Amino acid sequence: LVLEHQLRAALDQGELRLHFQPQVRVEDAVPVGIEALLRWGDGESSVSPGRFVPVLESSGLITRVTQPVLREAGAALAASRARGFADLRVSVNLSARQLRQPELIGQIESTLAEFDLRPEQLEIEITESTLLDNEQCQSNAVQLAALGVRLAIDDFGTGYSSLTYLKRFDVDALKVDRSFVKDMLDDQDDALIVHAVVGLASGLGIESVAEGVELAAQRAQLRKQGCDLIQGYLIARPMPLPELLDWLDA
Ligand code: G
Ligand code: G
Ligand code: MN
Ligand code: NA
Repeated sequence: LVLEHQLRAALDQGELRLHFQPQVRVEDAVPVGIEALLRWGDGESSVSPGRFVPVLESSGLITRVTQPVLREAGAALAASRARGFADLRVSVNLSARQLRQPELIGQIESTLAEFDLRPEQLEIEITESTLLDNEQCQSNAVQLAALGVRLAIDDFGTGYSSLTYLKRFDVDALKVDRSFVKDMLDDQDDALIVHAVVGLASGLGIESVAEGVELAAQRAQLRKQGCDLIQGYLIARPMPLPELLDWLDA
C-alpha cells in the first residue's frame, strides 16, 4: 500500500521513465529495434519493474502509464531519426489491462501522428495469456494489426501455447524467453525449445527474437539456428535515451 501511494506520486511527477535496450540482427549486429522498459529512479535507489509493475497492475494504475510510455517511446524514435537512424522501431510492453483499454487504439494513432512514425515502426509486446485474456484484448489486437502496428509475443514458450492464435492474430514476431536462452548451452531441453521456437517462427514466415543473450557462444548457437534478432547484455543493457543515441553512433 505504501508502494502504491509512492507510485501514484511518482506518476504525477513523471518519475517513471523508459530505458531502451537494442535489438540487433544476429547476422551482422545491425540495430533493428529498441525495447522500451520502464524504470523508476536510477542507480542505487532505483526500484525494479519486477517489483513495481505488479503493483501498477493490481492497483489499476497501469492504465495511466500507457499514454506517457507510448509518447516517450515515440519521442525516442524521433530522436534516433534525427541522428540518422530513420528505420528503427520501438517495442512497447503492454499488459492485459493495458491492451483492453478502449482508448488504446486512439492513443496509438495519435502517437504515430505526433512523431510522424510509420505504423510498422511500433511493435506491441504482449504475452500469450494477455492475447487470450478476453474479447476486448482480442479486438484491440486485431485493430492494431489492421493499423499496421507490429505484434510480438513476449516470453514465448512460457504460457499456454495453443498456437492457433499465431495465425488468427497476425503475429509478427516471437520472443524466445530468456529462461530458455540462459541454459541453452548446457541443457539439451532448453536448446531444443530454442531451436523449435526459431523453427516455428521461420515456418510461419515471422521474426524470431532471442532475449537475455549474455554470451558470445549463445549468439553463435542462435545464429546457427537461424534466429533473426538478439537482445541482451552481450549487446547492450537497457539505457536512458542519451546513452542509447551514443551507443547507436558508436
Ligand atoms: O526491465 P526488467 O527486466 O526488469 O522488466 C521486468 C518486467 O517488467 C518485464 O517482464 C517487462 O515486460 C515488464 N515491463 C517493463 N516495462 C513495462 C511497461 O512499460 N509496461 C508493462 N506492462 N510491463 C513492462
Ligand atoms: O519480460 P521482458 O522480456 O519484457 O523483460 C525484459 C527484462 O529482461 C528487462 O527487465 C531487462 O532488464 C532484462 N534483461 C535484458 N537483457 C538481459 C540479459 O541479457 N540478462 C538478464 N539477466 N536480463 C536481461
Ligand atoms: Mn518484453
Ligand atoms: Na520477455
